[in-house]
Amino acid sequence: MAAPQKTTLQEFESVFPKLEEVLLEHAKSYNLPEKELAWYKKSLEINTVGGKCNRGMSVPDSVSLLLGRPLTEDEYFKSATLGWMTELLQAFFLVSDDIMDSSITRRGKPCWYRHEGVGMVAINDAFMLEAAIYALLKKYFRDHPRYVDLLELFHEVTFQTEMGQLCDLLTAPEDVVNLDNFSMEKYRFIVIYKTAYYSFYLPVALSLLLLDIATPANLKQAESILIPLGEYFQIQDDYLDNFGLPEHIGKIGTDIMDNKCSWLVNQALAIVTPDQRKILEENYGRKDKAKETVIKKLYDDLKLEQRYQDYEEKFVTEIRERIGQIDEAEGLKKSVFEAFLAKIYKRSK
Ligand code: GPP
Ligand code: MG
Ligand code: MG
Ligand code: MG
Repeated sequence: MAAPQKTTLQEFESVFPKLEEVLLEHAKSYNLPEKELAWYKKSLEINTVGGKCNRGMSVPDSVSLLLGRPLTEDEYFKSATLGWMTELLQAFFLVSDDIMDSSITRRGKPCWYRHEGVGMVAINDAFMLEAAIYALLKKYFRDHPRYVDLLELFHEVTFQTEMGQLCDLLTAPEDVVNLDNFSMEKYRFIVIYKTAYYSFYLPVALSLLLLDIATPANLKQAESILIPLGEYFQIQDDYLDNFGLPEHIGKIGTDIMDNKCSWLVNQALAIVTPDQRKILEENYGRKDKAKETVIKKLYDDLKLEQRYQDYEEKFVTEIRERIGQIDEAEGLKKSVFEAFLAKIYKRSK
């Protein structure tokens, strides 16, 4: 049997125009006027395309690994469509998240809400990106035996992400800085919900459902690996927020000024001296560049970069062991999880 085939960004992106056409036709069927149609088209293109598409591409990749062979044209199209639906979910989240985080850039360009003439219309654009998921789901999967499961999965994962985002936001009030609100326990809840479910669990659960081989047992087993992987991914995101190069990661870090319950501040809190804690208390979470610089210097003094690298090595060793213990008799393949790990191990963007 021919080996499974890994999709390329180019191949994956080549599916998008067809889906875009379907979405525009859908809006046209309601007589959406020309100007608004053009706006929707632009929002779809700018917010959905242009990222790494790791989440989206992992659907065709996982389906191919689960089948143990390259995909037929129809299988590729269906799995890439589910992949693009995860990218639409991500687009919906990112457009909203950038407003909530007062972010400046995304994927190397201004955040959508900061584009000329967009502003708070971006909130409605985010809703329309979410609605696009369900238009595509209905168009292509209405007759699939697991249609209701697919529908419920998108709804549940959306709710999980929103709970994570709520916790992220309430733990980071703009006006009061109280470092006692932070803890690794709180941190874990935030990242598991705001990131791990939609970024890691969702693509694999979609793949299992598409092939109609999802069972409560294999979904649980997948979850037990994918949620820790998602946690690791968000720890990388927090690390890169401070230590990554904006030109390279395509966004400017805002976690320190935004008072975020980030992995870095939690690590700092665990090892600071009383004097250093005072520095944290007086400078963290303020909309002030000079204070942000003080915190960045403290992170360097605390050697957080090294601490992150130590965490990464330890985590990867442990997760490799857990992947090795997966019972493939339940319909899963270790290679699905190894592929996720390989994509993010030591990532720098
Ligand atoms: C990433 O957090 C989490 C999300 C993008 C989920 C947002 C969820 C909503 C319901 C809107 P982040 O703020 O650290 O991401 P980034 O660093 O990319 O801004
Ligand atoms: Mg955020
Ligand atoms: Mg953000
Ligand atoms: Mg971040």
